[in-house]
Amino acid sequence: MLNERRNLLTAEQFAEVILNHLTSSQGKDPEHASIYDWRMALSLALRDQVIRPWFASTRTTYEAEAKRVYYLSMEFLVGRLIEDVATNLRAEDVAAAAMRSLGQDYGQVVRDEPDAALGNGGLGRLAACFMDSLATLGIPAYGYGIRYEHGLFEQHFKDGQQIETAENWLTQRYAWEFERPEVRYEIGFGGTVEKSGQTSKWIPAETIIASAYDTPVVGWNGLWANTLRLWAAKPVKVFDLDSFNRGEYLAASELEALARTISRVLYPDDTSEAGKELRLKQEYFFTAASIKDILRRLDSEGRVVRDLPQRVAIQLNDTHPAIAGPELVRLLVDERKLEMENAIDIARGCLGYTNHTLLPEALERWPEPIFKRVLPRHLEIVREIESAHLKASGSPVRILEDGDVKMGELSFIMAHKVNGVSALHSDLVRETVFEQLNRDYPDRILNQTNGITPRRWLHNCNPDLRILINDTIGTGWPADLEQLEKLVPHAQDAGFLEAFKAVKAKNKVRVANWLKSHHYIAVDPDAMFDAQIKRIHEYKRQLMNLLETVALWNEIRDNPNADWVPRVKIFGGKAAPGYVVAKQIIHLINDVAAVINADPQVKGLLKIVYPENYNVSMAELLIPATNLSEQISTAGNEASGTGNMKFALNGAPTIGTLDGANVEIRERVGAENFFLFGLTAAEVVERRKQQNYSAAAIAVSQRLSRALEQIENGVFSPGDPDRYQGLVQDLRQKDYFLVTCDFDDYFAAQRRVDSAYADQDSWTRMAVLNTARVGWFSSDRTIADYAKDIWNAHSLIGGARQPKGEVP
Ligand code: CRA
Repeated sequence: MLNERRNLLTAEQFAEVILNHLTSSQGKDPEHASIYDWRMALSLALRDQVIRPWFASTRTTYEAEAKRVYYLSMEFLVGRLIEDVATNLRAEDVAAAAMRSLGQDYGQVVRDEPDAALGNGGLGRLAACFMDSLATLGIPAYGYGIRYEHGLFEQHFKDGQQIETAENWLTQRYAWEFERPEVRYEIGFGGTVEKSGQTSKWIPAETIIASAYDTPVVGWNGLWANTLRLWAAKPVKVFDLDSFNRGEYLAASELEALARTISRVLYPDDTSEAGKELRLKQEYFFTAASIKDILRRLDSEGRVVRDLPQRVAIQLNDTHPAIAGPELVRLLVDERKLEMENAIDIARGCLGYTNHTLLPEALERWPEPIFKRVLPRHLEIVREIESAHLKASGSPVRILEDGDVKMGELSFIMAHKVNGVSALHSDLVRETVFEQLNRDYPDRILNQTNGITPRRWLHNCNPDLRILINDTIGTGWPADLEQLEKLVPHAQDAGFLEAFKAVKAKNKVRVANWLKSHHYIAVDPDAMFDAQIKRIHEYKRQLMNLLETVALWNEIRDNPNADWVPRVKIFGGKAAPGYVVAKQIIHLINDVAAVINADPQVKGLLKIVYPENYNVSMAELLIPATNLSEQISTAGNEASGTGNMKFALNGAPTIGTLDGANVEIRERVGAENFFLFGLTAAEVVERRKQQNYSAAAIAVSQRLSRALEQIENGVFSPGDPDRYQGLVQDLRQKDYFLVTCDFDDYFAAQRRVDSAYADQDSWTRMAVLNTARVGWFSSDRTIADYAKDIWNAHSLIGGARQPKGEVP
């Protein structure tokens, strides 16, 4: 039977589609098909089902003459897609049954899919969640980014140290995308600017082709699908026959290799400006292709550029696509012959800018000489933008300063709205980096607290909790996450608490089994699972967590007969390859783990696990199994965090500082269901003004002193006792991120966690209340707010937060 509304196939029909793809697309018969072949066949069969809503969405958008949202992002951390697509189409049971009928293990095939790791961390994953929510809400949208040949590197540990190898997600065919060889734009670099009278013309020295690859992104219930359009760099001339005929074989392919470097790598660092000309070229490459594509679509609709702000909302995901402003102005002035000021106003009417960090090293600046060499005409336009801004506002803030082009200021000045990503962060954006610009343009900055998609981060990654929630409050919550509030009364119901606890226990067994089979580590699933999984960075303070672990180890050995709550400390995360301190922290975690895990005195009480190569799929496994979420950044540094939301949603209370979205999470779940410690952002600023604050903090903490001495004396690196002297010296002398100052308070908060955990009933109640009260952090809410406050874009499948309600 065909399901009319969503055109769902039966399992038998779907099995036939899969078999067809196995033979026709993969060229394999079932007897000889590998798991890869089955996965491709299943993925292509699912992709087939997305086509109908995809076409319908495009048609509807044209017919409604609707405004489109364009989300420009250097990163889209998509992860795996089979389950995502299957569940959004509401075809997961059909797909699983079809695979079963073909003698295949659905789960195993799902797990065979490599992660599309086109991002570093939170910013990239946020972009992927936003794509899911835009489609779920039925807002016409394109995601624009780069189709990196190598996504984020693979991490391995050798003797405890991080080793990076290239990630090769594209060595296998990518099932979800459609190559669009006809959608191609020439992108120029370098060269000169020709002037004649009032007009300017850029004559680039070098051009490459941006070639489109489209992945449909289907929303919940299969009602709407948008497009993720990723650009690959290709040479204008693939092959130089003349060189070849002269016998210069390598030179013949050089053009191609050169062009391809542009979309070859994702810079494995989101918190420091890479400082590479190649990075600037990457940024311009994908932004320029996207802007051309946007204008072509406008033209094809018979619109004029004056209509742009009514038709087009372009969101800049951090400053990486900031060149969108000057590029749009360039096209409007040089090619469409608009007046400069008019062009700037039109561009501003389209652009919004999201700031994701206050870390000074992450605020992009390009040395003028590099900028001029790569984008000579854009430098002139940036000057025009700057002078228009100075004239209109009387502001002292410049875009060009100290020999640099400052991309934050450029983005701010070219955007009609600027947003931070949590309430605290947006306040700090107003008070610090953009203090003067906020005074010049008082209504420009607003807040849009980040969110996460409930489909991936609860419905799919935690199937047993999904079932329990469905049985308790119905099935409306994946499209309307605040319905989880209906769970609140059940926090008093012993039967529900038991069931909730059983789900967590089962998820922990799943992780214990995986650790055993994949990482050869045995953990006790009855111990508390305490997880800190995220990029390794000093401000995130994995080092403080580790110091607390060492201190706890000491305490247990000093008092072996006390009532210790068994713990497994789980670490996960990659360090940017050039970030020496972060790599040392990784080394230390592994060294400490080796000693503690081998110590018979703490056996069964304390264990450290650090599985290598943390990625989206690993997060989907670990988060549902976690009891305690570590969100311990130095206040004022974590712009928002989104892992914090994922843990809380899956019933893991937070131990954390008043930083980023922790503040809002705590307000919602209730202070009694959150383990708070540490200095506030304001106190951090004050403390940094004091002399020798770290020495003072260490002097009063016996526990901390002992742990530091152990590390610096080689207790954890007996073969190389001096290994961590530098790391510890830095804590003693500088400690910019105030690990030493927050240590005692953190240790005390951890002991409060121990006592709370010892009472399993009240702990489970806390966990339930976390799940029940974080529905607001759905990315559907975030996107609905962007649509209303920044984009003036609308859902074409109903009201603002449609679709709502029960699924038939
Ligand atoms: N590193 C912030 O640090 C935030 C995400 C998404 C980050 C996180 O706190 O949750 O963005 N910043 O808003 C960033 O990438 C360039 O800055 C991040 O992922």
